[in-house]
Amino acid sequence: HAAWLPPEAFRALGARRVLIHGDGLLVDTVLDEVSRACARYGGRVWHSPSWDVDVDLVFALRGADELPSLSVRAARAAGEAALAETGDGAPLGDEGFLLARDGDVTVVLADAPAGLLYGLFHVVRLCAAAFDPARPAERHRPALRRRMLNHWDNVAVHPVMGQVERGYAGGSIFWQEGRPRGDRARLREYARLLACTGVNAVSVNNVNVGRTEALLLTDRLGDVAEIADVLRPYGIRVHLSVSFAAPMILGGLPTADPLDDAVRAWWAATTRRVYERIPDFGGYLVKADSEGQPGPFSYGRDHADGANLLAEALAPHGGVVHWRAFVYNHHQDWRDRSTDRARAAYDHFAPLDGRFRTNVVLQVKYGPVDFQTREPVSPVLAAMPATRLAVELQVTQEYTGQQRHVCHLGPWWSEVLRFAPWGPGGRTIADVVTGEAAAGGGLVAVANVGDDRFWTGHPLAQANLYTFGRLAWDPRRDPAEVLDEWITLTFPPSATADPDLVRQTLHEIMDDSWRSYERYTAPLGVGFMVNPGDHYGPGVDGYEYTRWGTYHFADRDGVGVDRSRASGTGFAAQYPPYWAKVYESPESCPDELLLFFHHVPYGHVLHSGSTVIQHIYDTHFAGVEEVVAMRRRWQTLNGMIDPSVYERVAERLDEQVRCATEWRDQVNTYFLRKSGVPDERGREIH
Ligand code: BDP
Repeated sequence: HAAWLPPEAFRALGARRVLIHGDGLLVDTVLDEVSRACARYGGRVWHSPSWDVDVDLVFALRGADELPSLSVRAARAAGEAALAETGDGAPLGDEGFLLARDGDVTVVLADAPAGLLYGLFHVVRLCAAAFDPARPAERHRPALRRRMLNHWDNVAVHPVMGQVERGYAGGSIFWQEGRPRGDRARLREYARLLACTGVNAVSVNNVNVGRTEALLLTDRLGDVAEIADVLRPYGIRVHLSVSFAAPMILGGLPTADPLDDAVRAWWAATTRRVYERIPDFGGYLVKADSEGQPGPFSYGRDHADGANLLAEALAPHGGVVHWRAFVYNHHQDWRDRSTDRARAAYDHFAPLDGRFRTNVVLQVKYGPVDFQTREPVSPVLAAMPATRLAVELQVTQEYTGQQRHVCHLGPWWSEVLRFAPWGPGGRTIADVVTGEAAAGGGLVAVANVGDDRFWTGHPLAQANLYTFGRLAWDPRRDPAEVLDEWITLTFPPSATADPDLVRQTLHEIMDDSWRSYERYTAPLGVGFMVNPGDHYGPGVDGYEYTRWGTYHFADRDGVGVDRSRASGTGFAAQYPPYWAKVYESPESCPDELLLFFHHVPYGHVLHSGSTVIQHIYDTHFAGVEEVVAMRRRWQTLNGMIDPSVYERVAERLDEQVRCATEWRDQVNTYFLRKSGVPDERGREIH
């Protein structure tokens, strides 16, 4: 329902004469897609015909033999000429493609089958524009080599976390009550949606690896192979989350010490068996020494020792290990500066720069704490020039409304990717994850999909998944333009009554929805005023007196966390000099992060001219008004789109209005009581 790529999205491909030239599993996928479009809209498709045909659209692998067809020869030659003219002679690579026109013919050329598949989706997105005679040639290749989703899916239902940890879209798309789901067609559909965005890797089980899940590496490898078989035709490789203690749990060894020879041999043999079964297996994902997961610290080893152990086992097969930098002591309290949770990733990992093998990707959450609506960008990303770094985003909306709230995250991710940690004008986070010669670690996100009929619970949350994939393909893209692409693909003109109105209304609802969410929840970057446990809705002091290291320190005089070097935890000094200086002082710190870095009095005047307390009141009132306006706008679409989509969103907007109001009232009342400062505009706070 409402997922992008409905049959209508292919209308421009129909009624065309399409020739596909080349062989391979992914070429067959292109053939299958085009055949379906032609079956629906008329048109014909040929696969490497040995006779002369007249065509409108050609998909050709560059290495494939010449065909007798003259028009195809001409199209290929035109493509080659365009290839020579565009770019700087750089190769198209394993996944790139060229789109060009030759008279009346549109031609897509690629060096490898995946390029043709991505080229096909590009043509679908362009729709009629792909057949515009005046369209100049264009070449595309992904900026990032690995564009990966992590599913926090449990194979067996977890007593607290359920089937999908932090999942808000029903059950798992892969697993059901301890077994692989029978529904292969649904999985194939999922692969197709992901391929259209450019995602090319998926991990299929939770990073918190339970006993049943650990077995996927050995006894239940067949289940993983089955999934890999369904995803492969769409160019998606499977990865597995593994337990660092696997040699003990599964191998019966007395230790999992990374420097122990028997442990190394166990990983080597186990990994070899994985590749015998799944030759294109992607690699391992590891959460170690964090929130109860086992890791190298138990043996007095560090995380380079731990990651290199698995990397060594994967290297002969071309696999990678994604090692998460989410390591902190979750039994901490706020005793002295060294216990600031924000500091932990840098303190653990920055000293290890240069020690990781080349097939280790260090996977770093975008912020130093934990997927909050607003955090500074993690300083680890600027501290490890000799390590392959990936940024981890959270598409599943754990802290951003749990797919009950509209919260379009594209603008936030784009801010993260455009952040220049060495100062304005310098290299960006997008550059870091791209790496030199594309050896960066790429972009990873925790997925938001389940077996829900709308895939993501909230139909509009599909846009977050789509946007993630497109930004992973090209992190420099404008998120508003990506959203526009999603809207066009999802609600193609032929499927809606008034496409322009639908487009405009969706932009009005979604473009600024992340900022609206920010306005009615925890203020000025302080984070974590959520209900403990499920993390939904306000819990103003929910984490204030617990062990998790996530505090706001509100008292009668002020609020915020002093992370300055001069008087606080020193976290600000983990940044390169430009930002270390900006963040160090409340005078230069950007408003939206003020309470992340500083404890200030309620009367502190922001750059905006407002005081902190008045800002809290104003933004909370504004945020709720914006949500009410979203609901009103959505109502204007009634009757114009699929009624089931309309109803589901309408229902969720009611809940969003309710929940945003609750946030507003609790946060405003809390700060009114703490500070005793009334709202200067005299609004009622209760
Ligand atoms: C936290 C989630 C928790 C995850 C953890 C992680 O609340 O469920 O296990 O992140 O990233 O935000 O491993």
